[in-house]
Amino acid sequence: MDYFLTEEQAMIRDIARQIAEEKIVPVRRELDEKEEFPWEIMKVLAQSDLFGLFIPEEYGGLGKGSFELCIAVEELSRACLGVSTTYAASALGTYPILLFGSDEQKKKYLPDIASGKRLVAFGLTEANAGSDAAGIQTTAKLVGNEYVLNGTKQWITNGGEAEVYTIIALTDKTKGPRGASAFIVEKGTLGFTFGKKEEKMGIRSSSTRELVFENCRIPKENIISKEGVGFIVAMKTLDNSRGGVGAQGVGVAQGAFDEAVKFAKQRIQFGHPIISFQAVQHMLADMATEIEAARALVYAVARFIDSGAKDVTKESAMAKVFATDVGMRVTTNAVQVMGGAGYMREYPVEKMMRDAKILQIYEGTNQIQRNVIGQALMKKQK
Ligand code: COS
Repeated sequence: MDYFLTEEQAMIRDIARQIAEEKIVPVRRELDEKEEFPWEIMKVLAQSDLFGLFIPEEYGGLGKGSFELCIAVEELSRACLGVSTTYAASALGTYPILLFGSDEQKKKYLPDIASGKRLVAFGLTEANAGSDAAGIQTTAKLVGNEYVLNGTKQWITNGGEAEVYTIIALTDKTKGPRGASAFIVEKGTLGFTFGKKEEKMGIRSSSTRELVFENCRIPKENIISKEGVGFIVAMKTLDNSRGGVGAQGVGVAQGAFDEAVKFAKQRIQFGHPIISFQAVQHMLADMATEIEAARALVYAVARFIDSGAKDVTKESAMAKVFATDVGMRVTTNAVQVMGGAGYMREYPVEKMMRDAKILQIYEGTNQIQRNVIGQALMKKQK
């Protein structure tokens, strides 16, 4: 379907697609098997200015928005979700600075992020604070001119590889979510170390590690906004990034669908290509329809975010939940259409199916997204 992209948007799509086909597809299986961080591909994305897409021009970016970011994420996800997760998680970690940072913080950090020189990671989740994001226990105490951080963040994408970390910690334990604050912590700061690299079902080329803070001292200027707004910073960050997770769902679904169609045209059974059988056609028809519906919603929500709308919470949750459920369903059905071949590592769809599962879990489980949508509906009725 034609989504009437501008010339510039079509160019971004074509660049991301070319990188996906030429640089990612040939190595994705090896990266997955070796659980190898895709540094070479990150360098190519940096050279193509893709890290700066959503960063304003005055801070060295291209001055585009969520829509362009979603287009790039979708194309990369078509080839490999491990790679696109690495790329998108850097954007996630950047949003606290972009949305709430001071001009000094933006000047200090955004140009290197836009050029791809420094990757970013977002640190909210902890062992006892996943869906219950307000349950974090990491603390940040102001001592003189420094904040002293103590605690452990869990399952942090880009952990160990990123240079810049945006961290949510409690400055006042007695106030619940209103006692949280957001901070910028640089890799190499004394008292900041990394736990073991997690071994995952999918997105295995991406890095997932613990962040450990033991009396980690950072300058007090590294607070983002002010004390007490950290939970809002986190929630607004997620509001802005969840559409991108939806774009990952669209991308991986499209990648798996393309493989399934190609296979169904070649595979002969009962003397005919299996695509000529109605059972297979109906599966492919549903997959194609769902992908288009998911893409239309993700694009509409990204444009809504870029319009400057104040409250996008419900809509970004809708894009995330719908498009990632489609991602899981379509990759699973692609394996089914391809049968035994789909289950083999020789074909890419088994990896796509393993990779897709995380989309229903990270950046808020799909159950949490439904809670978020439900809560917004309750508010509207008041
Ligand atoms: N934008 C702005 N403010 C928001 C917000 C949003 N999207 N969502 C919540 N808030 C505010 C609320 O208005 C409330 O403020 P007040 O105390 O002033 O009323 C405060 O934040 C606490 O909100 P709430 O009471 O709804 O918090 P809960 O503890 O019930 O948590 C959910 C709400 C479930 C929405 C939240 O915990 C969540 O999104 N969890 C999933 C987190 C997640 O995505 N984790 C993945 C790891 S990060 S990659």
